[in-house]
Amino acid sequence: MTPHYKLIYFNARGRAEHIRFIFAYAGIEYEDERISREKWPELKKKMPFGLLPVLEIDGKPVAQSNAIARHLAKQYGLAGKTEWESLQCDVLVDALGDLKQVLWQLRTEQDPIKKEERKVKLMRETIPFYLQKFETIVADNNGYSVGNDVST
Ligand SMILES: N[C@@H](CCC(=O)N[C@@H](CS)C(=O)NCC(=O)O)C(=O)O
Repeated sequence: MTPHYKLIYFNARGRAEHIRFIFAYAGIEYEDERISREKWPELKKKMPFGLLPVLEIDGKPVAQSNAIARHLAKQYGLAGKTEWESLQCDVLVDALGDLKQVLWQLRTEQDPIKKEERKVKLMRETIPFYLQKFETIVADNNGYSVGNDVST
């Protein structure tokens, strides 16, 4: 039987959108609870690590966006067909995490000169580097990221 899922996050895509994509693709119903900034300080104290997203599975709270996504991907056949394919999925998730980290550093840089330098490096080097890698992987897999099927 499908568990009762409640996804708790802010009203944003952020670290929850890949989880929503999995639910949508797998056709699984879930509660999409979006927390307002006003309600967050009180709720924060009750969350497993004081951060969101949290997925409640039959009332049990689970933290960490990628752990949640990986669990759901396994449940709904989106985590690769073999251990090797699952490993390739994890590699891509972590590579995207590295890119997101660089984007975050740019977003939070306070010094205007350093910010501009980061922006130029990102546009000229980092993004083309990752896009080229991802394009090669997809081209080598006949249009899929991993194996010959949809995965997350
Ligand atoms: N590693 C965690 C990071 C979670 C995280 O940083 N969540 C942010 C929103 S994207 C948050 O809850 N911020 C509110 C706060 O720090 O109080 C994950 O991937 O779930």
